[in-house]
Amino acid sequence: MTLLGECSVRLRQSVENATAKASLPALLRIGTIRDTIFAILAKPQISSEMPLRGPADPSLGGISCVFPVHNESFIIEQTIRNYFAEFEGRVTDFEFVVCEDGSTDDTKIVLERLAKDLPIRVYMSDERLGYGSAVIDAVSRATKPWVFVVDSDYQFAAIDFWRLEPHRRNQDVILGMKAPRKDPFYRIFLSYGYNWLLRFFFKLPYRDMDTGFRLIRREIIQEIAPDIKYLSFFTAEFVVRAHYAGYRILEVPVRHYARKIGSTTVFYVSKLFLICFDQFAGILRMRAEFKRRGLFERAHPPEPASGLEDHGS
Ligand SMILES: Nc1nc2c(ncn2[C@@H]2O[C@H](COP(=O)(O)OP(=O)(O)OP(=O)(O)O)[C@@H](O)[C@H]2O)c(=O)[nH]1
Ligand SMILES: [Mg+2]
Repeated sequence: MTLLGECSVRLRQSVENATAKASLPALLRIGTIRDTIFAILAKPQISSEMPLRGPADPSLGGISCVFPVHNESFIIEQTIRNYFAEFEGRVTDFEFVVCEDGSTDDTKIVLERLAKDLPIRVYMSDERLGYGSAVIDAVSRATKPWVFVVDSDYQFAAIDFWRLEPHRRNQDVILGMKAPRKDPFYRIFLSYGYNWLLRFFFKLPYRDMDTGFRLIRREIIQEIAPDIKYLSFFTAEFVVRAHYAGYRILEVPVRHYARKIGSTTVFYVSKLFLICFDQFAGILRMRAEFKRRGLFERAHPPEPASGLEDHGS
C-alpha cells in the first residue's frame, strides 16, 4: 500500500471510531468530509511493478475460474484463451467453468467450438438467468476450494490474477479494485455514489464492491449466496454480508480497460433510473435487516468467522 493509501486508511479508521456514537446530523457531516478527504488522498494506485506470474501456491488449494457470459460472441474466445494461457503451467490444479445463458448472438456457437478445443466446462441455457443467478449457478458447479470470478468481456487483464493470488494465504475474499475505472463518466459517477452509500450505511472501508474480478474461498460464496436478496448483481451485497460475517476482505488495485467490443449487457441507459431506485431501496432494506439482527452493535472489525482454516501469515 502506498504512503497516501496508508494515511487515508488510518484517517478513515480514526474518524470511524469518532463517529461511532455521533448523532445522525453529525454523522452525515463527518461522513461527507471524511469521504471527500478519503477520495482525494487515496486514489487507488496500481503497483508499477508487474506481478510475478506464478506459480500459484499449490498448498492453498486449486482454483475454479468462473466466467458468466451473455451476448459476448466477439470477445469470449479471446478472454477464455488469454486466461487459459495464463493459468496453464502456472496453476497446478484449476478448472474453467463457463456459464452462458440467454445469448441471442453467436456466443453459444463460439463456446461449443471452444469446448472441443480446450478442457473447459460450458453450461448454457436459453433462458436468461441474470448475472447474480449465473454466478451462483456456476459456483455450485465449481469443485476447487477457491473461485476466481471474472467478467467475460476482457475488461480485466489475465496477468492481473497474480496481483490477487499471493493474498490467498491471509485473506478470504480478494477484490480486484479497478484503478482507475475505464467506463463512461455516468457509470463512474453512479458506481462512486453506490459504493459511497454502501460505505456510509454499512460503515465499510471498501471502495469497489461491484468489481468483476474476484478471488474468493468457495465455501464463503456457498454460505452467503442463499442470503443475498436485496441488491441486484450479487457482488456488492456479497461483500457487505461477508464483512459482517467476519471474513477477511482485501481490495487490490488492478488495471481496467474500456469495453473494446459489444456493449453492456446490464446497465442499459434506459434502465438506469430503475436500477438506481432498486439498488437504493435494497440498501435501505438490507440496513433494516442488519439493524434488526443487531449487526451494527458488534465490534469492528468483526472477528474472523469460524469454520475456515486460518493459513496464518
Ligand atoms: N450468464 C450470464 N452472464 C451475464 C448476464 N448478464 C451479464 N453477464 C455477464 O456478466 C459480465 C458483466 O456484464 P457487463 O455487461 O460487462 O457489465 P459491466 O462490466 O458492468 O458493463 P460494461 O462496462 O458495459 O461492460 C459480462 O461478462 C457479461 O457477459 C446474464 O444474464 N447471464
Ligand atoms: Mg464489462
